[in-house]
Amino acid sequence: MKKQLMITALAALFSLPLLAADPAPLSQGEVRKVDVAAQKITLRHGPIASVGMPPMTMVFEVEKPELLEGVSAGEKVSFQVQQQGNRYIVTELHVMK
Ligand SMILES: [Cu+2]
Repeated sequence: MKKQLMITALAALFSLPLLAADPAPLSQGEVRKVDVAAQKITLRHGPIASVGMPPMTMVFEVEKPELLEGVSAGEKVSFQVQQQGNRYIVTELHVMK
């Protein structure tokens, strides 16, 4: 029992530097809709640990319209999202081949 606690504590310690070095890993999603004019993208996304969001389909704002270039519905993407108040802004977007 004690040994198990120790292992858990050690595992937590070792995972901390990893989290600190990479606080927001890329999330995965599938493009549902792209709206270049409105600078918005609809994604069916997996869990986004960095903002504590479960999987769902939702609309994101994008930081700059260039991020949407060559991106179309049906494609799988990896992306980075930043929360600003109640806005969720995609700051990085990559189509997965
Ligand atoms: Cu969401």
